[in-house]
Amino acid sequence: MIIDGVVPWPEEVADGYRKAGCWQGKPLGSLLWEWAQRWGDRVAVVDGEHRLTYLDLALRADSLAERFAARGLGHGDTVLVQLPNCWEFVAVTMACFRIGVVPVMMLPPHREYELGSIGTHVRAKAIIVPDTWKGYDHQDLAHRVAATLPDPALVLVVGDEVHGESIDVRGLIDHDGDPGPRRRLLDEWAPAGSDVALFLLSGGTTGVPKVISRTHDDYAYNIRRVVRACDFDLDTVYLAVLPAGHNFPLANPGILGALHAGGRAVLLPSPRPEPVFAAIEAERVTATSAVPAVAITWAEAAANSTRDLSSLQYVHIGGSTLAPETAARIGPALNCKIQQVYGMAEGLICYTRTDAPDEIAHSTQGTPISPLDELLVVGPDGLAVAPGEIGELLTRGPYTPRGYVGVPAQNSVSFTPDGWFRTGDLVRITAEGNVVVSGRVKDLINRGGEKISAGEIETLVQELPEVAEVAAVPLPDPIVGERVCVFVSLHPGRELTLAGVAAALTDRGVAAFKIPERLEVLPDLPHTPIGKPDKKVLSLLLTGGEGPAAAPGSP
Ligand code: J2J
Repeated sequence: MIIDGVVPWPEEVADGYRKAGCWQGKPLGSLLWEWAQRWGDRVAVVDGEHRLTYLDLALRADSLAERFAARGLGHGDTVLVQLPNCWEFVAVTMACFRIGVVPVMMLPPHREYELGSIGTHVRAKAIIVPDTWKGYDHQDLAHRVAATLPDPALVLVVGDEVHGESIDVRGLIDHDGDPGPRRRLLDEWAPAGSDVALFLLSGGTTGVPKVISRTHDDYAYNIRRVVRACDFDLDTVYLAVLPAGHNFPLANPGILGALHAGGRAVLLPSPRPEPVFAAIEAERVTATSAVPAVAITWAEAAANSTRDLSSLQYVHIGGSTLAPETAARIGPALNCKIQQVYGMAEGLICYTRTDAPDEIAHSTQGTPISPLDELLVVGPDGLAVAPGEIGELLTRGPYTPRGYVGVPAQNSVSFTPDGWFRTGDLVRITAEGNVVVSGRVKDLINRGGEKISAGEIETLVQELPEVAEVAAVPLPDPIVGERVCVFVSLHPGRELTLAGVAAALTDRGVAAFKIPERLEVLPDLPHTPIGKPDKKVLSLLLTGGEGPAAAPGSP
């Protein structure tokens, strides 16, 4: 089944990945029953009081899948999934995989602006939300968004307060009776391995939504390889605290990796140290993942905690730069080993391995998880730099798609004609083959691992009537690494405050983590010779000339 705007791998490349055994032609939904057959009564998913065995999960996902289909959802239909970390997230995701419905992984802080623009771009047929989350009414949000989408969209709700016009997700999970006939029917409806399994959101855009399509074949391969890189096995108890819709906690190895290894995924909706430590103690967690800003809060809090963290073997840290000195502190503070990961929803994943010596685990981001990952480091001229030199990383491989969905103009910028993805990251590769990320050329702000497109913020701020010109730049921050700062020049006689900008963007329905946290009003912005705002000069104004943003936790 081909979805409009999805860019396939060239046929001969795809054939090569099939012949090499990377792509096995198996939809991710079929894994549910493979797992259930092998490990049926072992606990698969823990969410507070809820403990689901592999069999429970398979039965519930099948039940959901059948009910989704009964409401008209089928192969290639897209569904915005905006759920916190809860067991229903796993059941919904697996149910979608089962029948070829494509979940679009939104994040809980997203609001009208993100849900509306992505939902329109992918022509969403349904929106799945919690009733309320952190005091916000997502059910109401989903109905408001649904009314603006190009196609009629169902609103499905997880929670206790489901209104009449919404569909109660828990009500669809009724697996009484003989599951056999349902399972056979769903097997017949299963998508192909080469079909799109899910859409992930890219961390940073020039204004157009960048949606990443991942196939069943490529995602399954990614999961198998990263499970190996992290030594996940039957004894793994993985704690998911980052938002589950992110590629990192979802599948690298994350929740799906833990399930694939026959281990257990514990879902927690918050990365705050106390609930995290309590969950590690209660569930005997062996591995978890965090962005640097979060890992630092854990390392600091551990000294004063009486919780028993002795089960914890590995913390996977990635998503933004981690200073080597900080990396060296985190392991001893939590009494575990750290594995650094440099990854992206666009595909490529690099990990330091479980047996890496400390100097590698602390100062590099490891090696690619697949021998078929291709890495090329190029200079500004587009040519390969000398070994060990810094340049922009280009990559191709069996789980790195060849284009974003439905944005051909953007794709001609983000991908080379021969299919390399331009990561926008500056890296060097050490003599041993480890990747070290040293900066970036792409125009985004990395706020504690959440990527915010400078272009998107500029487009929104430019719409304010006071604003003549705007540039968004990262404001170095010791805690989250970077925050959004906007420089503006104003029309004559106009005034603008930070609170005014925040209120205007919040009114537009922009997610709170993207709202600028500093405003600088200048009579005129400095410009480059071709007339664009000169962001290098603006960044220097912020740092007092001390160069680029400091890594979180760096001295
Ligand atoms: C510096 N920058 C990093 C690192 C990612 C695993 C881990 C992370 C992501 C992720 C992911 C970095 N040091 N260790 O999807 O599965 C920055 C780079 C990269 C961008 C990708 C996973 N690890 N980054 O962060 O799609 O700039 O994925 O290109 O959100 O994060 O962002 P995202």
